[in-house]
Amino acid sequence: MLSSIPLHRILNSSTVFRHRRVDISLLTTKTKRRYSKVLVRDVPNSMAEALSMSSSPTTLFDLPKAKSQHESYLQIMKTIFSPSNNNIIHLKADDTYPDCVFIEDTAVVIDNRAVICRIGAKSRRGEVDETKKALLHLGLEVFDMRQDTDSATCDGGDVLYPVTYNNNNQKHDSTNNKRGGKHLFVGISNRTNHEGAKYLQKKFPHVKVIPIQLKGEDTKNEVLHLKSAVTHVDEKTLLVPIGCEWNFMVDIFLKEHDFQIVRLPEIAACNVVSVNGHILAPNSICETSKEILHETIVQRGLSLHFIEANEFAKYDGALTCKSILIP
Ligand code: CIR
Repeated sequence: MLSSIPLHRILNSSTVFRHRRVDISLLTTKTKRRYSKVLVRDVPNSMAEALSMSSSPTTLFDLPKAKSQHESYLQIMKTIFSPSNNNIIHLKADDTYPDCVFIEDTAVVIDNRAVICRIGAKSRRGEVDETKKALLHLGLEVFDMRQDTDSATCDGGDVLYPVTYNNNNQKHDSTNNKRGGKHLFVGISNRTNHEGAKYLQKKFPHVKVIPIQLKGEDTKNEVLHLKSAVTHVDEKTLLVPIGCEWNFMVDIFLKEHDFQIVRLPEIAACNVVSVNGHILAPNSICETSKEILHETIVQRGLSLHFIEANEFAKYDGALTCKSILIP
């Protein structure tokens, strides 16, 4: 399977893969943009103080590099969303919160409804207020976990919602356009608890919340969030790392819920952003991961972009964690 893809096609940062190289602007004008907006937050000057699972990052954090990598992320988002229509909502960084660029953790958005999270890490809890303001401003129906419960915690990075939208411009009815979106997988982690998952079920009654145990005696999985290890390419295809410690995910996703599973040799390769026919993946992954991703994505008629994000990985941040997608 892999030998059919010449290595010279594995190009560098921000490269678009399809059957042939394409101009993104042409592609996006033909494609119905079903996520209409994206929420992002700037890199704070205090980011070197951000939380990290490892006590000593292997290489020193480089703030200017992080800012420039974030800029590339925003540039790709600008080609996918039309910035002229204020589709990119850009929140200013707050140096009081060194992790604030990881905006995904602050809220869960499904259709026109949002849940504001009580983030698992106490030092991050104040990050959510700016997100809440922005979502209210957009007219979403907003529920605040912090006001409604005493103990529920949730990081958006633990919430996986496999959904895609029909690219057919003729159909304007959002219910017809939506594919998948019946399941909400919620990682029960050091950050997200069962009360958090129950709260999501209450506020999103039209989806089935399925808790996935990431910590406990039976699991040795050293990831921060569910989406550190599994994300969706489309509504029925999930990326899961190779390794017997991840087989329980295959049992859940494939055997119980009939998803197609693509296994990748690295955990880092399994975090991709799937947005309006585009897949954003980290450029730092190995050639084998790139080849498998390429094949998976071309088969599905999607476009693949590799993005530099290694400065964020030093603080356990992946690509999904830097945005909130709004349908
Ligand atoms: C944290 O530990 O909370 C941050 N340093 C990283 C958060 C990454 N968030 C995400 O992947 N959704």
